[in-house]
Amino acid sequence: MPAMTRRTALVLPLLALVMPAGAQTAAVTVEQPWARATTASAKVGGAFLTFKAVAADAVISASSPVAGMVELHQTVNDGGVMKMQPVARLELNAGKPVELKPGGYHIMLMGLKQPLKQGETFPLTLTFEHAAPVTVQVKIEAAGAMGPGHMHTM
Ligand SMILES: [Cu+2]
Repeated sequence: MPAMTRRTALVLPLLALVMPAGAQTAAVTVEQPWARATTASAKVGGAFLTFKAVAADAVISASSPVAGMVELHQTVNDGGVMKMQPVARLELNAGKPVELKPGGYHIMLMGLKQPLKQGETFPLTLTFEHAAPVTVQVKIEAAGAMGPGHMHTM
């Protein structure tokens, strides 16, 4: 039945259009996102997480509604002085998790629109060179936390 075949051919591209991008298998997963609580007057904050890539990729940018600007930073030891510098892209190798943590790579939240309060969460969107963007809810830990908490009181 030629008529039926033509109709099927028309319907399929439409289905492809309405399929949300998130339905694809994410090539990069973002695990254990957390941030440090900030004081009321702080304008910057740090967020940390672990990237796991299925295929080689790179983190190229990040954004969050709680900050005016979000940058990828690296903490480097410059002659005994710890300094932070922006990183244009963070390479991700297939099957090799990359952990962002205090003293190393981190997500810098600049121009905070509100203090980061312990126990709350905020959305953070990571953009990759190849994989679809990923938005995660970042859990806010204590100001001096060195890692994501494992015990949470309700
Ligand atoms: Cu920084």
